Amino acid sequence: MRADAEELEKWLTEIDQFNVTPGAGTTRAVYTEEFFEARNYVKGVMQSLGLTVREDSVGNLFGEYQGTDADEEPIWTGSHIDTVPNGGRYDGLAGVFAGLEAVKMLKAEGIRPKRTISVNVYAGEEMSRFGICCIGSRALAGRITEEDLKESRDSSGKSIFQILEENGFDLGHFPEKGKVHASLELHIEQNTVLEENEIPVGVVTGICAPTNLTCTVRGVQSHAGGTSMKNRRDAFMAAAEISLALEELARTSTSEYITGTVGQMKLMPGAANVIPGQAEFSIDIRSISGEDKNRLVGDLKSRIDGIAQRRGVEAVLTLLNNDMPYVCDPHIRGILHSEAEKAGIPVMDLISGPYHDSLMLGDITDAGMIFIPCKNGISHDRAEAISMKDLARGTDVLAAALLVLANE
Ligand code: HGY
Ligand code: MN
Ligand code: MN
Repeated sequence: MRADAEELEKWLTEIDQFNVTPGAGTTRAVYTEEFFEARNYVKGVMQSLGLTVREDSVGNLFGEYQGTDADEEPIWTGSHIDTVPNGGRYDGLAGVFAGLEAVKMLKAEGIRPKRTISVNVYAGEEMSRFGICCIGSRALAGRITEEDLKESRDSSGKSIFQILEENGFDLGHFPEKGKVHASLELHIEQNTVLEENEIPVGVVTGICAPTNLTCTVRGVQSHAGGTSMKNRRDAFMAAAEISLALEELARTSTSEYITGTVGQMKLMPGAANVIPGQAEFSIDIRSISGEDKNRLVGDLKSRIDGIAQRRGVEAVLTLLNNDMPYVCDPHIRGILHSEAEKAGIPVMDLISGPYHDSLMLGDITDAGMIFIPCKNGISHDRAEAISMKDLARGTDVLAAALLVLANE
């Protein structure tokens, strides 16, 4: 049983037509027209493979390869198809098509396992549009409510709830918590560990979790020329100092893995000759240890208070989500190691700095992840690239492991 690298490349190339920034990376935010077009493309592939296609009221898609025993809890695989702005074309997508190729391989061998294998497209893994990540997998894990959907808004002010209703989703039937035997997601590594070690397949031991906050700094808006330096209460400069404090705390932390990022900043009024009266910016903190993450947030809060006081500005920190890291299921990790060994494919253990839908699914089932290398570890950028050979080998391991899990 070997994955067909050409078919994988075809699917990945064809779906990239649903993109609003061709030539400048891939941009396909959740619940946009291009998202629904790409989702329909995946539906078409699922139907061409003879899978049973289901969807739920927050836009998750399920392509089911029916097992011999419908009463048994299914196995889930798949990932996401939404992207960050000007992002790559493999983040999430590699896992969706690896899952489809894996069930195609089983079907081609005439293998029908006991449990149904469902290849899923989880809606809204990226947080870029609504500030909250993993909308679809959170709903399946019971981690998001209808209220949350009504409160989470995009830059136009529209809520997730409104947008889903406008697109004909019936939110009267909020997704039930999934009943799943096991979940296994293939994803690109988005770092350089596999590449540096020249290993084609990674077994993920733990998934870092995000703590996302916004910080709003209010100072005094005034004239860029007329206000002498000693009289300023510059919201941006205070925000800059807070950002550098975040970087220093993350760099000097003793944690096994922790990151701190400021990715978005809005200055008011945003004119070159006006000292900003307000700066609103995102704070994204990840760690493999919930304790280390909470400690960093606490240290950052005290640094913010000191900076605000010294600069005579007001700084308000708002928590958006504080997810806890997930230790991947050891049983699934063991299966991945043994199936890779049988296939003669070298593997290594590693943690995931990025979060994934599997982080949420770990609430409702045993979850595991397979990584494949991405060139120079670059992701969330047009330069994101993988080798189809690596994707095919990762898919070989995925298919073999899914078969073991589906016959348990
Ligand atoms: O941001 C992340 O960790 C993921 O790629 N969405
Ligand atoms: Mn991503
Ligand atoms: Mn991803």
